[in-house]
Amino acid sequence: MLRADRRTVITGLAAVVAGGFVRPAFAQAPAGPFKLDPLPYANNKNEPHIDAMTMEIHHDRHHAAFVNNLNGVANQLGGMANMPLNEILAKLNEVPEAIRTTMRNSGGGHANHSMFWQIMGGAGGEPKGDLNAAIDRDLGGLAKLQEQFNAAGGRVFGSGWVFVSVSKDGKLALVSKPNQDTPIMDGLMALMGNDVWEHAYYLKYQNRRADYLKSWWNVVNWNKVEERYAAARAGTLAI
Ligand code: MN3
Repeated sequence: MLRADRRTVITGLAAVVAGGFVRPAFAQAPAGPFKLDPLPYANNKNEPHIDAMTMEIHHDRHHAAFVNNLNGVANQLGGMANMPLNEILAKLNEVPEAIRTTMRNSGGGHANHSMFWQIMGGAGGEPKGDLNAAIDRDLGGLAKLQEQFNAAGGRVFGSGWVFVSVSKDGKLALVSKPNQDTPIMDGLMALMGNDVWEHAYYLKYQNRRADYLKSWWNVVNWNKVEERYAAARAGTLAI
């Protein structure tokens, strides 16, 4: 999904041109291997907890900018050009120095947001099966996870994320990161996470980040998180 796919980008641009309009996200988009997938649901799917305009701006402009930035430096990746994004992020110190910061910020941003859209659009509630058992075992149960996750999100100074990371052997941990850093940079995977940059919530919540963090659980798609947990354990979770 996040591998080189020039044809899709070119086809997408042609469709936009043929349609007689140019969306801002595509206006200055350099052609390149990184691709912005559409949101997997309508912009208003997470209402009333996350408003449609926030979803639209967040995906079509913020996430699109990361993809555009990546495509702007993709031709400088050298020997890493054909590597999947998660492998590049796990080996940031091997990225050519001139583009390392861009790969960290925009590559991390692309990975984080690609995960973020997937694990929302649901109806909250509780996880089931193996994931539920792992949350009980490693994080003290769902109620404690939510309390500690929200507290960690509140403590992020400035911009960043709070995640549940998962290791190859299925162990879960709560971790917060600044900016667009991700547990992938530590050799782990990001099972799920919430974006606590102000752009993720400011239109509806303004300075009330705690309210956003609490409300966000109502749109978590636990079926997706369960799928991601199974993929992590099978060694197939990329982003
Ligand atoms: Mn964001």
